[in-house]
Amino acid sequence: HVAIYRQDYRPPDWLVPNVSLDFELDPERTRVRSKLRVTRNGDHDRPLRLAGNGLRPLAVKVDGSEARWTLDGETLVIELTGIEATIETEVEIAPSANSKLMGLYASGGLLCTQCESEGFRRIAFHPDRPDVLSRYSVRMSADKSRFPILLANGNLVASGAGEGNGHWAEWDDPFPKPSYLFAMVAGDLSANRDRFTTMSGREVDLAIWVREKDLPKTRHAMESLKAAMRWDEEVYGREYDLDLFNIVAVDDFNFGAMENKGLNIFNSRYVLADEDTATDADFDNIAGVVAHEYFHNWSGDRVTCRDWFQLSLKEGFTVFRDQSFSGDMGSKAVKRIDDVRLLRAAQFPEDSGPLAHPVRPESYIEITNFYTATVYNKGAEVIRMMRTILGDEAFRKGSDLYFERHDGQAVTCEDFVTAMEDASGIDLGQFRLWYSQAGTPTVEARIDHDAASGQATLHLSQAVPDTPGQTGKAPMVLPLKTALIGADSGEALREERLILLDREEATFTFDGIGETPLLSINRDFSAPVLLNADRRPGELERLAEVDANPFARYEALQELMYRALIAGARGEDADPAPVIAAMRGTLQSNALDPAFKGEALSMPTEGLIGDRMDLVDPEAIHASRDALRQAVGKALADDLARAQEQHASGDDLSPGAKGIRRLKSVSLGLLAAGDPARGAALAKAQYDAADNMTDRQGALAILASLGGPERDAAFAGFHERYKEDSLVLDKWFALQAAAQRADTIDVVEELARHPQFSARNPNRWRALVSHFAANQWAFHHASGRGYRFVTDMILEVDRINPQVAARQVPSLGRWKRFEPNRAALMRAELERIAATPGLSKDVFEQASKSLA
Ligand code: BAL
Ligand code: ZN
Repeated sequence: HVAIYRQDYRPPDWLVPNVSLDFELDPERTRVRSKLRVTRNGDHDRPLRLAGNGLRPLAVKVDGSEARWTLDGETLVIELTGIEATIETEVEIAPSANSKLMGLYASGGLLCTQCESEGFRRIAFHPDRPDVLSRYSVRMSADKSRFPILLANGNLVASGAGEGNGHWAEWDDPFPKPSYLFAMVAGDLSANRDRFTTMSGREVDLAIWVREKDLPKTRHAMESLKAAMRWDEEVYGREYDLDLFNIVAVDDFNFGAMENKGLNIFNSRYVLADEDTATDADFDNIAGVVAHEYFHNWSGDRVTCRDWFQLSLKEGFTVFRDQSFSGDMGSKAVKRIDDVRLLRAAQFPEDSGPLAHPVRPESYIEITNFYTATVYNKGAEVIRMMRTILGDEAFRKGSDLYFERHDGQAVTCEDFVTAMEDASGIDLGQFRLWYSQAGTPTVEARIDHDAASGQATLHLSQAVPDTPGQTGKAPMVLPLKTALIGADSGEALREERLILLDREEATFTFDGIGETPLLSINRDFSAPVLLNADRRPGELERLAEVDANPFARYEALQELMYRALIAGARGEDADPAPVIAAMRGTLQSNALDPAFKGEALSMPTEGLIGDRMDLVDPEAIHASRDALRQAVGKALADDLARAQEQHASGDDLSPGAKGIRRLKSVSLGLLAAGDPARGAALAKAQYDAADNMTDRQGALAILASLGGPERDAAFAGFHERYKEDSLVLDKWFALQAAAQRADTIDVVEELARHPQFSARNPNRWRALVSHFAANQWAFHHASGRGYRFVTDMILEVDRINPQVAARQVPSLGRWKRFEPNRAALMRAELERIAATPGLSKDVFEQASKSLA
């Protein structure tokens, strides 16, 4: 398996201005005829090389005549003499045998495509690189009764009846696009149709295509789509550009969704929802993903990536855009807390482990391994920091310039930063290190106060850790939103100040500070760093009570929890009193809304606690967290019970109602920790009374970790009720895999033999395996059974769908962070993976790098 390096980029030898495709669709034997207009790019005599994967050329013609060709591995090589030519190739593919879900495949009676990153080469011979942009015209023909709906990118230009029971459709996409944005769907689908009038007054037909029975579950996705279209006009000045926008939901899908031009294809979990089957979090995720894919129309489709090293150009920016959208639709503060929690849970561990890579990677073996939290979520943080440094207005100018300058082009992260610089006049030279240096910077912060002179001095230092292949890093530009808050008055003593820490060490002074100041720093998580601020528990407690910045307030309370939890895990005396006092204050506050309270009272997960420790002992962490939850549950039982009693009607999806439900289940969890018998009774009552999935799942998640008859009855009832609904059944698997119980490993081994478990459906596989592997205490069972189970699952699914398999390897990859017995067991399983014959290159890359 060979690595590909960013520094080796060369422009394409041949361009392909036009692609015309003809599909005779059939699940077992689909005939694909491709006609490429190619033009020589520059003065060279290199042949045309067309990538293929699993394809056999049945015919190859150049300018209408049979041509000579060779295969170099799977690449079709054709010597051409002139500066342009028309290349025709013909292949036959079997969508129903395509279990990788890349290229053209079958899912639940549909035929659909997934081409990013390199799936197009599984459909037709093609350069299949993102810097080759073409105009596509597509003809599809199929059996009309099985595939009454035929969709592709762009506009429908003609359709008609074919021979026998056949029919056909022709689609044309006027916007040049790379092959990874090609899409096509055929199947028996029904549409939820709507219209959108753009800011310039153009009418756009919108359709969300699903099975007929699922139509009632598409309302939220449609509302989200229209809200996203309006938001992108108002906030970024971006208008939709085709007359048609189609979304299709499919059940078997590797990603969450895909931004194909004019024809987004979605994992059905990010389309289908009603209050009986979807939680508030599901509704929010649908809005976020629908917006994300829609926003790609500009940040991804109109302006795309030059090569796959630039993936964050579109993903980091588009994640940032969808985060901002969701914040604007609900609560900015709660959205920021959620996003930071995800960053810490998924990206920080990646950045401190064997697979750490910069936001713009330098090399890869398999590009699909780089659709990571670093490229997506840290990439979004990098864009967010640019906006913080430039200010909103200059950032918008920069984005306008970027879109104007590069419309229709395939460009680089460097082009984006340059546009921001040119529009703002701000030098981002050193800031670019965020694209090239991996690792989460650590910041030390301490404040001195001289009461006599009224001067406060902030001492800051930063360090960027070594990561694989990168040592001795330069200091980065860290934008730190900072405020000083009076310890007595609780008032901000100065306006918030944006500090740019761009050296290893620096001090900053604040004058006119009469009162003892409390340090509120990295407010809104303005820089994605690990912060060690010198603050005593009493100071954190006060900040958790008075800081006007909701994020900072949340952080102060979390920090108090971390300190108690880590001390407990180390076997030190862990006084829960400051945590309890701060949580009581939060619960009783009249100034805070329930959604914020729900977030603030959620304790860090065991995984997050482990990430803060030098060596992870899962048993000790579990015991410490349990003990603190128990102490809180007992001490705050009355306040928690009041919050748990609140009810918000299931059909009310307002932020206020969602907040009540969030706080309700968080409170239930803490109550159950303090008094399991009472918790079980309350959870059963909440489960039975629930008129929405949020309350139902919230109760079930708590019952899952408790023993007793309530648990078994609830899980049996849930299965009976939802066994035909695959998205809800995923929850049934996931909740059991996430249960905090000593026997969870037995349960998941059993569930893997359940008739409704399948390694062929990525959602179902991840519901069991990924949720289990994220359950630190259960996965890291001292016997090593958890590691063995996950390894067996990885090896099984690797034969079916390598992309899904490879994404699970990092859970074993952080073996160096664990106590020696577990580290050895984890390493042994990685070695077992690496030694498996016929391993995919996807898994090979992840396993070999994890062992290095
Ligand atoms: N481009 C792959 C799926 C997504 O990030 O939208
Ligand atoms: Zn994306």
